[in-house]
Amino acid sequence: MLYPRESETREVRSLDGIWNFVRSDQTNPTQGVREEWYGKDLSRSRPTIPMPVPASYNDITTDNLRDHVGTVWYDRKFFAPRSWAVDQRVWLRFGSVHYEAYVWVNGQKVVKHEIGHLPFEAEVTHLLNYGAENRITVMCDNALIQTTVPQGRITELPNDDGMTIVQSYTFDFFNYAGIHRSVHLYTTPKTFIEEVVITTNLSKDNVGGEVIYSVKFNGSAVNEADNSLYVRAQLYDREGKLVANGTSDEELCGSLQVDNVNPWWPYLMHPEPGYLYQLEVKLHASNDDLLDVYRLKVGVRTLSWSNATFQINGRPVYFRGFGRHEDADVRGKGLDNALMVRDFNLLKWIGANAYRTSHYPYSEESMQFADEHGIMIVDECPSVDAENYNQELLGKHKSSLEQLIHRDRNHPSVVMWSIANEPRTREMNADSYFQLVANLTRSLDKTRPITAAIATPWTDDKAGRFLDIISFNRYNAWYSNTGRLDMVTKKVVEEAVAWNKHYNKPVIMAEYGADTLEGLHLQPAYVWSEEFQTEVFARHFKAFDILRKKGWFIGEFVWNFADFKTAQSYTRVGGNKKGVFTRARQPKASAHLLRKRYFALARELDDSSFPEDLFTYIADMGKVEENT
Ligand code: GCB
Repeated sequence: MLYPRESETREVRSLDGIWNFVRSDQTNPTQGVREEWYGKDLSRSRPTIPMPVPASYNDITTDNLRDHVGTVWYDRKFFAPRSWAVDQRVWLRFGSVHYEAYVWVNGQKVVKHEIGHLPFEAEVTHLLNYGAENRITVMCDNALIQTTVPQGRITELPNDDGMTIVQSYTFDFFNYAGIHRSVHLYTTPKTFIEEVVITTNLSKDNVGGEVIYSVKFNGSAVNEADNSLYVRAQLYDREGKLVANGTSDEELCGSLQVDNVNPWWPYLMHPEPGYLYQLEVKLHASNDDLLDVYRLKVGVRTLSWSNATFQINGRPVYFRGFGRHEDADVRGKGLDNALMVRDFNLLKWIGANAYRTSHYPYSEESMQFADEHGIMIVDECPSVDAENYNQELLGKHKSSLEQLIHRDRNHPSVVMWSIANEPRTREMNADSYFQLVANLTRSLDKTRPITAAIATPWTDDKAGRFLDIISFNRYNAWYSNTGRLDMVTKKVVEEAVAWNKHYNKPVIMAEYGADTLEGLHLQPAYVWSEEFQTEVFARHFKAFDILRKKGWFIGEFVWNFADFKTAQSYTRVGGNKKGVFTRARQPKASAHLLRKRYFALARELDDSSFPEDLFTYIADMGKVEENT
């Protein structure tokens, strides 16, 4: 599914803004469907409140909407211009709705989609009133059960007024819901480019590049068997200069050779990271008529991995990054460009070169941004804390990966697929389950390695053998041996060595950290203080440096980039506070330490230089060093 982009043959129209909103009665979640609320304006069925799109609905009001379980309704009106009635097709596309969405246009059912954080779309050409007003209605259901991805449980419990419905889940982030990402209407010609798949190669010396493309079209005007359609592909560099062009074969596939290529490099691995070309794809009819034009950014790079290393463009990579969340005050998981740009500024400020999209796919806009800035992404599907394996769950888990790979396979920033976070891999069926999930992932994309973030001890784990890279999560001095800073370094080294010995694969520490209340200072270090987080990090750094020398330890990811909201619990003060940045994206003391480490690693491993403000002036260190 291509990201909606304007071109000389396509128009894109945003439906973001303030929509009308109704929450269903929790005890009667299907009432709206039975009473056909989608058949007229919502306000004629129930009093509505204004609701911003995109945003989670949970933190917008001042009442208990936050903890609502079940269905909610949205609607809004829009105009379809008269010009769209002629020789066009119109598509309605949602960047994501969490968790399940049902969509109607002018009272007609258009599409149903399950699993949040992933886009979906449907053709609405025949449902629109052109040159007139139209209505779009969305019902969204946030209920998580044992066969959803991620899993949850719904129980009925007694409360002061009788009985109430309660949603629970084991994962550690708030189950924000609603229309989380942008809603677009876009037009295509009758016969149009439906898919573009890109892979790239580099010559050994990184001088010659190759962009291999494969295009699929969709069209009623031309039938699939008409193999006289063809594609003209043109590649432009950053300055807009044409550097390669060609015509496809009958299958609409082809390749472009790029001399003196600028490879896509991660941030700090090269003076010009995130180099992107623009690929212009033009679909032509056999009589040379131009049918459709679609442009996308392309980074030329190669990935390779072995049982000890992970390489980009033939150079070993050491990941220094974060686990993150899409999470913010008020808007929850709603797309927010200001926050996204701020986060990337912070990632670059701190010298990170990677993050994991823990624990679900992030916005398409952020993936594009990562491409531009050379930030590598471990792209995770929405499976978190998977347990009680069953066929239905497996089907949806596989579907989530299929949709994710489909969405993200053209991004140079995506360097690895994460097929799960902390699945219960000691459970009986975990091995056959993960074998099937890993096999599917590999069959969909052979160009990237597969990992999963595992917390089950290596002695009990049944999934690691199906992965290419082992990622493990562990909270020494926090969940185990709380407060014991003297019990970190050795344990981290021992565990990483054990994973490597057991599976003979590269190892990443995908999570470590400590909850930290901003502004709490306690010396000597004590849990929850800024001093403690800083010390926990330093003890891990020591372990990582011992491990790096072994040759197969390829990365460190702090948990977490920023503080984030969770379900209510006595272990959480307003949420999870393991952020290096606060929820308002300001640094804690540990951020300054981490910055020094990440830039020191970049200098040692990637030959990059220090930012001028990395070290604050203390004394004439030259003289101090001379005298010691
Ligand atoms: C984990 C989970 C992450 C949690 C974190 C914590 O292992 O993967 O989702 O937020 O621990 O802080 O408890």
